[in-house]
Amino acid sequence: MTPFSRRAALGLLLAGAIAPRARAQEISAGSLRIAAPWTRAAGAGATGAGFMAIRNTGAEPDRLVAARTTAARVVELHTHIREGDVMRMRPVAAIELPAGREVRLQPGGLHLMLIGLAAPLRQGERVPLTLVFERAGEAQVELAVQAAGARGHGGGHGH
Ligand SMILES: [Cu+2]
Repeated sequence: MTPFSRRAALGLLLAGAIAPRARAQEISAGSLRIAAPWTRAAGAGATGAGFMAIRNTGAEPDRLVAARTTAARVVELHTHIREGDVMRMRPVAAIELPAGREVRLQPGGLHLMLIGLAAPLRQGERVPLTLVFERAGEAQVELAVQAAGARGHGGGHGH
């Protein structure tokens, strides 16, 4: 191999190494891994819900303390509680993310509540959303809009 072709070959090798990779399904924020964020189709002015799985791969606990999106007037953190035979939603100040654990935001459980939608959420669209964590800081995700009655992969039970 001539010096020139060797250099050219090395150049190709380096180019391959730094080529952009396909965008990962999972979003990282510090030691947090956020997977499969989604929401349901909903009308303007209505209320939407946000779901995802958040895995804390670190040694320290973290907390989801807030979320915001231009798509809604306000985003609340909600859980479900049982009152007699009825499941009701209740705002919580934070969602705990214990070290080494995965927490699922899913129908019938913890979720984000998108209150006062600025525009309809249409199936197939993506809704940009900012998550604010106590330790890991902020993370940008996109909620994939599924059908209005979608239950997600985890099943779960209704309100
Ligand atoms: Cu709710």
